[in-house]
Amino acid sequence: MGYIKEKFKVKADELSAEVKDLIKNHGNKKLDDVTIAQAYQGMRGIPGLVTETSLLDANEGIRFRGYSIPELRDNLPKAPGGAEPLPEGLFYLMLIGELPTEADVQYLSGMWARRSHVPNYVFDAIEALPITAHPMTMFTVGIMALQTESDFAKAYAEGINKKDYWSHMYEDTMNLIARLPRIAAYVYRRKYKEGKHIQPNGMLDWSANFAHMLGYDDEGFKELMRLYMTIHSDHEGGNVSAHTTHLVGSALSDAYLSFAAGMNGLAGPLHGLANQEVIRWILSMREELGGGIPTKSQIEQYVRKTLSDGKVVPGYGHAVLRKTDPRFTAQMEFAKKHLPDDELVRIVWMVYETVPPILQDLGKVKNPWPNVDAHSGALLVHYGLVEYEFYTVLFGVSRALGVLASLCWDRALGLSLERPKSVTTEWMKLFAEGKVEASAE
Ligand code: CMX
Repeated sequence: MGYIKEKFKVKADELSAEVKDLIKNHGNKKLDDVTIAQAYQGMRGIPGLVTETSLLDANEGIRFRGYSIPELRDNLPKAPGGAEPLPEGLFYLMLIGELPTEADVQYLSGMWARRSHVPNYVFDAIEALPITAHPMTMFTVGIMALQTESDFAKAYAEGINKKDYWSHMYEDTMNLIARLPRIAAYVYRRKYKEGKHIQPNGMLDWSANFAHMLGYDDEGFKELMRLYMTIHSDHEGGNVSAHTTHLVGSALSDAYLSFAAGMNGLAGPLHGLANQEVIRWILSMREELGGGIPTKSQIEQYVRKTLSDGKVVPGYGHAVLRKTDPRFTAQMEFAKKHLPDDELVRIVWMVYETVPPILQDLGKVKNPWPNVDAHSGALLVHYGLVEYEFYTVLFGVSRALGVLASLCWDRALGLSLERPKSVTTEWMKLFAEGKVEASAE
C-alpha cells in the first residue's frame, strides 16, 4: 500500500469513529425544515448531503478543506518556474485534509503517469461514434469503455468485505484520474486534429502532460491548465455533477459508472456546458455587430435581446453563490498578468460591467454575477484552443479530482444508499390543506 493510501486509511478510521458518535449522540437533531417550494424548485438550501472535500459560502465562494482559491494559489506547490498551483496538490488536500508537501505532489504526478495506460478498445469505442458526436458524448463513452478495468467491480464480483470497499474505490480513483487526460486528448485530436494523436510525456506533471497531449506545449497554456484543473475540481456536493456521482456511487456502482453519470450531468447547458455557451454567445454577438470590440451600449442591447428571446445569459447566475465567483476572479487575474490586451478577454470584462445591473433589474435573478464559465473560454481561445464544444471536457477532467476524492470518502465512511422521499402533487395539495402529515408518509 502506498503511503498516501495508508495516510488516507488513518484519517478515514478517525473520521468514521467521529461520525458514528455524531449519529449516536445527535442523530435526531433537526438540520432544517423543508418547504413545498424547495421540493418543486430544485431542493435549494436543504442540507441533506455530506461532502468532505469542499464547502461553498454564498458570499465568499468555495473553500477546499478551509482554503479559499487565493490561499490555494499561494500555498499549494507549483511546477518549477511556475506560479499556478499543481492540481495534484489540491487533490491531496481534498483527499487527506492537509496541505501537501512538494514530495506528496511529485508522488502523485509520478503515480498518475505510471497508471495512465489506456487500452486500445477504449479508443475503438470512441472511434465507433460519428465524428459529429459532441466531445462530451465521446468522453463519456470512453469512460464507460474503461469501466472493464474497475478494480472495485472485480473485487465485488469475487466477494469482498464491506470494510474494504474504500481500498478498491481508491485504486479506481487513482487509475481513472491518471487516464482521463489521455481519453480527453484523444477525443480532441480525433475530432479536431485529423486523428493525429500525441503520445504522453511521463516526465511532465498531470496538467502539463494533458496540455502536451492536446497539442499545446506553450508554457503559458500549461500554466493555464494547472489553474483551470485546480479551480474547476470541486464545488461542494450539491451541484449536478458532484451530486450525480455521489448518488450513483451510493448504489455501490464503481468509480467509472458513477463518474460517467456525473459527466452526463456536467454536459447540461445550465451546468458545465455553459462554458461553451458563453464563448458561442460572445462570438455571435461580435459577428452580429460586425467584428472588433463592441461598445457597452451594443453589449447591453445584445443582452436584452438574449433575454427577450427567452434565453439565459450564459456564465451569469448561480444556484448558491450570491457574489462574483472567485473562480472567475482567479481567471481574470491570470488574464491581467498574461494577456491583458487580448480582444476577447476585454469583451469578457466589458460583459462583466454590463450584465449584472441588467439581470438585477429583472427582479427575479437571485445572483446577477458571473460564475466560473464566464471567463474560461476567452483564455483558451487566446492560446489557440478555439474549438469551444470541447471546453466542457476540460471541466470534466478537472471535476474528477473532487468527485472521485469524495467517492473515496463515501466508501470509507460507509455512507448509505441515497434514497430521499418523493411525493405527488396530489399529496402536496392534501398536505397544504392540512389533510396529511409529512411524518405519516
Ligand atoms: N440569465 C437570464 N435569466 C436568469 C439567469 C441568467 N444568467 N440566471 C437566472 N435567471 C432566471 C432563471 O432562469 C429564473 O427564471 P424563471 O423564474 O423565469 O424560471 C430566475 O432567474 C430565478 O433563477 P435563480 O433562482 O436566480 O437561479 P437558479 O438557481 O434557478 O439557476 C443557474 C441557477 C446557474 C441555472 C442560472 O443562473 C442560469 O441559468 N445561468 C446561466 C447558465 C450558467 O451560466 N450555468 C453555469 C452555472 C455554473 C456551472 O455549473 O458551471
